[in-house]
Amino acid sequence: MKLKLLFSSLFVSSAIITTAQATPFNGYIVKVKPGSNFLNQKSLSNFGKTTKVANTSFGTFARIETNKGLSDLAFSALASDPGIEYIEPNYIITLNKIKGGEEVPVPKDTSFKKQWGMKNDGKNGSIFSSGVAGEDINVLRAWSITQGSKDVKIAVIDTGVDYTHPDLKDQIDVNLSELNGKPGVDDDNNGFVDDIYGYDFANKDGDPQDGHGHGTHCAGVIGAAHNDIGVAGIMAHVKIVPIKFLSDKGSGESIDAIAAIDYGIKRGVNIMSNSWGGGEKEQSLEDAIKAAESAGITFVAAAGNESANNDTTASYPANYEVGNVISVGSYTSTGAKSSFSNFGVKSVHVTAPGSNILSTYKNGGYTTMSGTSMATPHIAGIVGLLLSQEPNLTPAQIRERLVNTSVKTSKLSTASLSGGRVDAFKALTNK
Ligand SMILES: [Ca+2]
Ligand SMILES: [Ca+2]
Ligand SMILES: [Ca+2]
Repeated sequence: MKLKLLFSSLFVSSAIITTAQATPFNGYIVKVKPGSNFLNQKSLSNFGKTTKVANTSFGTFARIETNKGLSDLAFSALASDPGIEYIEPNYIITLNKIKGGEEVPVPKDTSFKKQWGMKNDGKNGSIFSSGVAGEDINVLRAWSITQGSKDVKIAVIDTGVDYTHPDLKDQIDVNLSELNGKPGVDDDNNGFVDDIYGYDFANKDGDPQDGHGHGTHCAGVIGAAHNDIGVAGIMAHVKIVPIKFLSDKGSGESIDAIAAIDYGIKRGVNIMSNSWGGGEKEQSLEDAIKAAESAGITFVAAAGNESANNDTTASYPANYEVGNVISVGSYTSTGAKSSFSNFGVKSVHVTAPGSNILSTYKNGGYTTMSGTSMATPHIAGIVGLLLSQEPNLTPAQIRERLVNTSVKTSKLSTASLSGGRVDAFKALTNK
């Protein structure tokens, strides 16, 4: 019925023809009136060649092939020929593919070619170390589905973030009440004075600037802007909330980690990226992570860098058995477990690129770093893409999705529960 309706309109409206031509087609189909000699008319060759005929129980159809599409005039002339019932475009029919699915073009960011974790062509290794093509998070295909959303907020709980970095400044969640408020005053009454970008629990002030570089590196993996400079983050569109509790020397205390998690809950983040660890099991930290779970927040945590089996030697916070925790191990550009990475087929959930990762750094810079610290924001970014597409997923569903859709590889079979590497495209398409 739809095709017929379109056909009817073709008689009277060239605008509809334009619409029809937007869908690829190859010549035209005519339905020949029974007993007509339409197909044998010499004048038909003025329009095109009759190249295929289908004699069916419900009539005779022919394809008329034309070099270009018919002009409106020629189309009308054919349409009014007494020998035919109707004429319409012969559409090209294709398989029903998943929306997207092709790799998008490589972004223009000048150093993207060095980001092997995003697109490992086996030659990024000429810059760092040897690589194996395809051992990456498959983000170029994922980007054909989504490149993120400003509705997704990710807390980077770390040494702070260089929120003035040219590749990050537009990716930071800004607290407008404080931006437009009075210095020294808690304008939005959230208990924190001048927390425009985030908060610094190491120094108890509203400035989460990163004097170390580690937090800025993690933030860039998640969401460095897609532009013509530096690197590209996993999410082109995201709001990063810098929450500092580790000092510029890179250490901090549990009491401040708890406060940092609480602050992230208050800022309404969806994901927390935690590239830190140490210490024994603490009820207080577990309570904080459970509070984040109750708020629907996915808590991504680095598995640790002791080359240890987390199934037998617990590493915290990655080993807290709370449903929103995703413990992340690291692999190299060859697809093998990074030598430093902790592992565990029960307690480490997934793996991501973590060796020789290029990202943003303090003072507007860029540098290469290695660690499960670097693998963790890869997962935080992929979870961000997933929530951009499916905002109602629970943290437990997200973790299950990443584990179940990971690409299993022999090199990573004993590294984590997933037995392989997380694939952003497969996570998004649940394949
Ligand atoms: Ca405030
Ligand atoms: Ca203020
Ligand atoms: Ca960039």
